[in-house]
Amino acid sequence: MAREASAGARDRSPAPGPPSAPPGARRLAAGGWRLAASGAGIMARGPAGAAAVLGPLLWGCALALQGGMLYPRESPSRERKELDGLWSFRADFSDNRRQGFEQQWYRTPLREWVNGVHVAEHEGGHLPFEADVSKLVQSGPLSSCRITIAINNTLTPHTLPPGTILYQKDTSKYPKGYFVQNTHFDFFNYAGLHRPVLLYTTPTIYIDDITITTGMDQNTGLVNYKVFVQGSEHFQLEVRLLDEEGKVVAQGTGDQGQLQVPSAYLWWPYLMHEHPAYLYSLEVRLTAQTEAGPVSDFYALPVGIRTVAVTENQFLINGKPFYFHGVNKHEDADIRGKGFDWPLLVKDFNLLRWLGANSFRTSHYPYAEEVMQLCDRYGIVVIDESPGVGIVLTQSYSNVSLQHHLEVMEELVRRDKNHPAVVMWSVANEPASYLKPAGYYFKTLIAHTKDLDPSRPVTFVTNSNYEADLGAPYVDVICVNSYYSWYHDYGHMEVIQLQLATQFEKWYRTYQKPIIQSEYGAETIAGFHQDPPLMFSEEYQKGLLEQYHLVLDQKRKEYVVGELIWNFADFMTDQSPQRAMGNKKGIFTRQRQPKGAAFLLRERYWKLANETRYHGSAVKSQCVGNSPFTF
Ligand code: BDP
Repeated sequence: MAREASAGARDRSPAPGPPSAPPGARRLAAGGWRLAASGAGIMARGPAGAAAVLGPLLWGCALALQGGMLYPRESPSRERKELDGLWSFRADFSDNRRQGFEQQWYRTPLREWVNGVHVAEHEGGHLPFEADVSKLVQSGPLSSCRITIAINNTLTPHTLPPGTILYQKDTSKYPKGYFVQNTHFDFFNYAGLHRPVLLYTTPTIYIDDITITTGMDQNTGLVNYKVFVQGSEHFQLEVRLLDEEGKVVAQGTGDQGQLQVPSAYLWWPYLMHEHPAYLYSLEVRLTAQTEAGPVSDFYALPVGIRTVAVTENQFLINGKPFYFHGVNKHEDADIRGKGFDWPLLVKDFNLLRWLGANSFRTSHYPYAEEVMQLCDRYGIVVIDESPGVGIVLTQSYSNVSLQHHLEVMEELVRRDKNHPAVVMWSVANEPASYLKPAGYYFKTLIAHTKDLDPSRPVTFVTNSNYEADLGAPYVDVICVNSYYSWYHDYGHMEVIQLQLATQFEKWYRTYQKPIIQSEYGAETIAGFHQDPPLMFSEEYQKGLLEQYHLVLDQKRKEYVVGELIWNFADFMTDQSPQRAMGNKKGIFTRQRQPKGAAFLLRERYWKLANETRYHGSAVKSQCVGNSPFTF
């Protein structure tokens, strides 16, 4: 049984090649066990295919997805193999390579083959998929196995993100058949496999999914669990919750129930408590009898006990006001592009902690599962965003698009529901939410996400006007992006305070919901200095941020519950006259070196941490030391 992997670009199966098609093939040893192929992060095929699979619009809790998507872990009953290394990729340079577009192959699913047999197809990037390949790889302990994956990152108005293919017909300017991919977002549309492809085993009867929700009753932590089993209806389940010392603090039996943990340690965000990110371990043990003998399966899931709630003007974690002082990120770096990279991840988390950042948004797509695991472990709070970025065309509000978006939210919630770090879902970034169909679209999408997970608030990130935004009535928290004195009033930092304060007041008066400044920033080329500050200089970036901070400091006393800088680091984009080798609004360069603004934000974030932490806790005042690794 298995699972797939990759992420990054949306894919589309360009060439629904024959099963014997060799591109992308990789050899792997297959033993005599039951194997599960896993990969994380492929992106896959076209949206029309999804519509066919889904059928009518999804209402209420009706799930389109079959089965769970537990992260493949080693355990006494499971083995996991990472298929990292060099895959042999093959691009198509043949004369008829445009045939796929002409015949709209992208309207058929992405395909994955094992030993020439088609085993899986998936549409959409950034979220994992898997397939049971047991029967295909059990031919003998020394035999080898070929995995072939066809990936396509072509975007259409119905993919997420959406995009269009523009054919240039003027043969005096372009060669015959010339076309380009247009997108409506500001990051590079990398193709390929961006995350690990994994093989893993399960017993014949196995734990397929676990859903955890947590709560508190006085000092008693409540852990509600539901376990889903595949392979048989006859089995026994034992569940134990262990603390960080490995001591059993609660246990139960059966496929669902509530564990009670007296004097529980809560999962607190980084800098909000002296012991942030406390994780218990939920051990689930399955036993069953089969004709072939006894079968057992074991899976251990990290669990953080915490609550999330939203009031008219506050965001509460464990009942205490939480202020997001964080960043927006991208899965992007020099050399690796979008590829998953452990050293980069560790570096980024060290920088986040150095900065005093307690949160980030996964702008503008779900990040690798390993990123989410580190957030749980370090207490970095996450606004988990879908790849719904650049929904600006009317066609992208069609039922076909909506169906796909609903399914993507199901995949996202299914994958990330058990992460304590995830405190809110974001269904989209900067859609054209003033267009007429946007009201129905976001009402449906947000209601469906809440049905899937009633324990977390839901939002989307807007840059529309407060009067025109047709999706805002349905969100729990207003997340607003603005670029005062950058995309307009160039150079006039003196107008920022007035414009920002007006923005906040209008949104709040209209909706009485907490507000997050979900993006703000300025393009800055590291090493450019200018006094008085000019755009693109480090001084301008710092000056602009300071103007924002003056207003944020007033409004956070009322209803503003967070500020997320755009962006953590410089990142690659399409080429355009507005982009000097990518987007340079990072406070770190693409190589993770600090610009002046990083020091300014560091000072602010540590100050905010000391002011806004939970005062029942004895967090030491660790403010702004000189050490680059003061945590
Ligand atoms: C915002 C977008 C973000 C862009 C940013 C910018 O949400 O993806 O990169 O603008 O222009 O509107 O830098």
